[in-house]
Amino acid sequence: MCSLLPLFVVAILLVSSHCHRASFRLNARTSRVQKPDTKPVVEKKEVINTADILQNTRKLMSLSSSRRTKDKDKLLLRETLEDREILSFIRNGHLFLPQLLNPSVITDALRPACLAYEKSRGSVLSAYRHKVKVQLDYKGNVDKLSLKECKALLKEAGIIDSNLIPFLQLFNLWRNDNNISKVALSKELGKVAAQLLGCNGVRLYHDTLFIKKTGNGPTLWHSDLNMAPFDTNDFITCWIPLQPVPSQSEGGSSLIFASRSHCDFALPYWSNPIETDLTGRYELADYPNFEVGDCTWHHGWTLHSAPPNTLDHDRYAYAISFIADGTYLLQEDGHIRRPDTEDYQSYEDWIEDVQWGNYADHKYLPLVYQEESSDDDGQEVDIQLD
Ligand SMILES: O=C(O)CCC(=O)C(=O)O
Repeated sequence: MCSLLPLFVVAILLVSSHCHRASFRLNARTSRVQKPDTKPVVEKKEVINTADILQNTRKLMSLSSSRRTKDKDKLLLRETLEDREILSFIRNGHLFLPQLLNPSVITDALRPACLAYEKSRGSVLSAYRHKVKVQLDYKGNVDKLSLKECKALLKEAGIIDSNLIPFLQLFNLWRNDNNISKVALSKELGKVAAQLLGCNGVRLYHDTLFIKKTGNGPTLWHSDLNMAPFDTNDFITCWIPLQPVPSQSEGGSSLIFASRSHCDFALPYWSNPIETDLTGRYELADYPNFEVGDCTWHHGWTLHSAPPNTLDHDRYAYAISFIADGTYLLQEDGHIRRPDTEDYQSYEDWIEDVQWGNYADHKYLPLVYQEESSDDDGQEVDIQLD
């Protein structure tokens, strides 16, 4: 038996590394054109009753309002998570944190800055060029296309008329605006990410503005790590709506999460998820009635989607993705597949500098939170080892 142990350990290691790589096949959120009559989301196996959880949490939050900060400019209303919240994230791969963020910072600073960025020169054009590239798999140079040409191409392919655009997406706003960078580079938010990932420090990977316009179609099922160039499981996204979002039964288009899909080793190991019917495989969770200040967090491998926007106003969400400090980029060769290139626009400015296979360290991947070592706060315990 003992002589079989090394073989057993090697087998486990091989299987776990294969699982990680196999997950690249999870589909990207826009790149595959969905047939207009295709249902956006899988049938719900059992929807977690998040309405009750939400009501209770809001009650608790108002009871503990005395513990909240009085500082109107402070980004977070609390920084330390409870064990039950961390455990729920580890188990399900997503977490709802009502009133984590200070609503006045979002309303007075973050939202106006994001809207101004959207209107700034070239932003919408770059979002449309991105759509042409990923939704039409356009092989020409999209940078040469005008806004009119992009829209014409998307119309010609039936994508505009069939509402197959899920959203317009702008990347890395933090590099251009102080009010946005204060949020994306916030040490407090980084600390929440580190607590959920269980790591000592996190780097900002990117921030994204998702503009789901009235009439836009569903956000297709996808996992974020499928589109990122990193060799890691330690990836997390915080999704922050910039206006209230009603429950999905009232037409809201907040995210739907496939609970525990981040741990679903079997799906990508045995099947090609793009061709797999996910119906009934997961419990689906969505969180109703977002108020400004509420946010959700999801793990990099968690499958998520969103319904179409049937309301009469656009839905804006600002999302920030973090990786654990110490993450390496994928190797250029040697993996059985490459990341989906949908998010290439996000990392094209630094990937050549860092190079595949290297430690993810760059001015565009800033370290936003690092746990202070016990030396710094003078509380270290001197343990004598025998
Ligand atoms: O806002 C959406 O519809 C998509 C958001 C998303 O996919 C994400 O934050 O990872």
